[in-house]
Amino acid sequence: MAAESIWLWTGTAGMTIGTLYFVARGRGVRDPEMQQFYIATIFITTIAASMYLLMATGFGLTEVVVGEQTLDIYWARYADWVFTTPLLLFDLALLAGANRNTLATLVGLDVFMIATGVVAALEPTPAYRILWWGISTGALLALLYILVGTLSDQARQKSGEVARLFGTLRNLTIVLWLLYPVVWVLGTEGTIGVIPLYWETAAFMVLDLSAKVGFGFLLLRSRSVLEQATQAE
Ligand code: RET
Repeated sequence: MAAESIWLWTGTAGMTIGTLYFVARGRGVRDPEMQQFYIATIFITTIAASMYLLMATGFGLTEVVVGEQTLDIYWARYADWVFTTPLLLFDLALLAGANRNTLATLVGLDVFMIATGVVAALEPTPAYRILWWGISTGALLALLYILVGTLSDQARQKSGEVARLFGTLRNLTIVLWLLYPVVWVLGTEGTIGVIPLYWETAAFMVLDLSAKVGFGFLLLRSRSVLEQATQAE
């Protein structure tokens, strides 16, 4: 078994515990508007738990020959992110009371970011890997720009408590999401290998748990705030 699998098993356990906790929190929520928060958040950790299991058991791993090196690439990360990051944005948009165009733009940029990230990860030429990384990071910056601009404007129309929760989750998202391309480019994928696979896997695990379970915990902590978010339409 690969040395880094300790972190992948930790990720599997963490995502599973998070899922069970969110399911327990969501019991008895009858309002369909409010149920959306629980449905999205439960899917986020369910998908992540299964993709972590896929990586821990070695199925989610492939090899890519880049120049002289053979890189171990965990492709299952991208299968996780392409579904879970739109769901995280959906949660934020729901909280902010965003309109459909704002949500569609965010999700479009996000899927573009992950898709170009897959190309970066599988590309055999080092320079082109960095090119696709740059394109993907450009999409991330555009996405965060909308988060701070349009989405925050929309959230400001909400009650004080809702706007405050939105602000907290938005800031958490900005900080954590910006770290992903940094870990990627300094890690094995960036081919310079400043961070070895073992520590890179640990770093992504901590980021994933914070961005999903930590995020969900803060979001679902107060039922009354979610009530305010969905009622004052
Ligand atoms: C990649 C590599 C290419 C450049 C960029 C990336 C961004 C990834 C991000 C992932 C976020 C994942 C989350 C997961 C679960 O909680 C694909 C690493 C910009 C932002 C939040």
